[in-house]
Amino acid sequence: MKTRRLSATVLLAAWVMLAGCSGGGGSTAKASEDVAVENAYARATPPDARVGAAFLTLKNAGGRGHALVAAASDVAATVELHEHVHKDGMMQMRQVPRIDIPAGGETRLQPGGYHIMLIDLKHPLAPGERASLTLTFEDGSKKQVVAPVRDIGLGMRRR
Ligand SMILES: [Cu+2]
Repeated sequence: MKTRRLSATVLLAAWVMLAGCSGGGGSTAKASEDVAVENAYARATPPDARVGAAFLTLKNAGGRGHALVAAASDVAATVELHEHVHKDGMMQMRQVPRIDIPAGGETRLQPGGYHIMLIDLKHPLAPGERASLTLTFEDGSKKQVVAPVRDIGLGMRRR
């Protein structure tokens, strides 16, 4: 009886120490706690589209750098992290293994730059719909985001 009570006290002390560490904004905070997601949206697609793109801003309030390494969505079978690059006067896009978010800084995913590529859409994305995104960071922590679908034009206007 006495030893049981002692171990409970030790456990409580350990829990208090752990809570103190993670709440202090120190170097042990998870990316999902440090990184805030703002202005998430997915681009509306034509009715026959098989691919789409999502954009957002990642703000890192923490004291160390984080990185987005993967994403998933309920509207696409495959999701990749991409960037646009200019090559030989042409705009091309390519998959990237990670998108860094500097400590105390922000990284924008926006048209013409980094984006979340939605491949094999389960259905076309119409304005007013919502796409759910699950972001996975380098440390394994995850964050769920809802991205409203917006018609942002760019050659997709219809009469
Ligand atoms: Cu792309």
